[in-house]
Amino acid sequence: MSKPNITKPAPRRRTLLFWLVALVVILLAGALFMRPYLQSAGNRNPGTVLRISMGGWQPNVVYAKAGQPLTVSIVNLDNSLHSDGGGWHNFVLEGQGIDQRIAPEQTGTFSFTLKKPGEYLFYCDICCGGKDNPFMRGKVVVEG
Ligand SMILES: [Cu+2]
Repeated sequence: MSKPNITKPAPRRRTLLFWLVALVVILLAGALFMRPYLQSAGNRNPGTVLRISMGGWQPNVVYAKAGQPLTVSIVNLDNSLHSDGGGWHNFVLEGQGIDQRIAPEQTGTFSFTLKKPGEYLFYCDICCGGKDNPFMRGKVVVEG
């Protein structure tokens, strides 16, 4: 009768252990990657606080009153390790001469006034295909 080998796990157990460790590493990496996208809005006035990440705008519709200034705070959830644009995003309001850049993990706050009711396209054109990427687009709905 041979002595059980306790110093070295059997090859089959080692394979199982390898896959368990690999699974944990993959799950952790996935959780880290998804973290910005899973954070809830958690504010009382969601229309004026926008979150931007590689996953897009949250929310992507903002409401304003014609002729009244709208103050927008943009929270950039991405960090500078992003290879696409270095984690920077911007808020371009088409046709209005507004292009606000927000540094990684920073918040930019600014105000603008739209005089005419209607829908105005905004987008980020620094990363991820910019304006052509539906996730990088949103709209300001101006009510009369
Ligand atoms: Cu962007």
